[in-house]
Amino acid sequence: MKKILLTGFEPFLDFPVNPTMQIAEELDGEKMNNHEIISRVLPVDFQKAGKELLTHIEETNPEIVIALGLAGGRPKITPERIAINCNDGPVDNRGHKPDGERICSEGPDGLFSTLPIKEITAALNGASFPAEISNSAGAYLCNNVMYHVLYHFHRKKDHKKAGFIHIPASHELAIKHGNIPSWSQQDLTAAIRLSIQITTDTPGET
Ligand code: PCA
Repeated sequence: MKKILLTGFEPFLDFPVNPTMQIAEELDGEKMNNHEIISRVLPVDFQKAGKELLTHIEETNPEIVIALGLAGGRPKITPERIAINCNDGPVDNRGHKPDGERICSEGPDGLFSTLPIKEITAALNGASFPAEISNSAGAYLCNNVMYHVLYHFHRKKDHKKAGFIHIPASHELAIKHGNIPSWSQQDLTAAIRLSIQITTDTPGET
């Protein structure tokens, strides 16, 4: 059976829970279309997150890699179109503050998602889960891990499907955090399950 590596992130900044971590835990081991989901949770740490993701890829040898992140404040599920070769934003969980440096000195400025982001967005909207493609994953940890996985496959000229999906806050998080739009955790998980299913259904580049 083929493997899908699904990652979430730990809590960070003023988000005391991270619904992507819960989705990863809930979907771990689930099987669909002859694929099995293997979930991992990544640290919000510029030194570690990319390296850990690459180790998980080596260990699981997945056909598909989907990384998830919280975009607190966004109202929709947003599959990301592109990762940029830049680290910036607030301090990470270790106290490191990036300052616009490149992620990989020899890497291209940007790398496009190889997930079927149009099909995912259409399927989510069709199932009444509001979704739209995002043209920026920011420059924080989510963009960082997206860049790491895309550069890994790009360098190897490997056409595996890989990319990143940002999700809104869960109700639990919205209550703890304050004034941000939220979805039920159940809907968030169902929307990601559907996104994974569409990814397995859609032929990739050869
Ligand atoms: N979201 C952050 C990092 C971790 C997460 O879940 C981001 O959008 O970069």
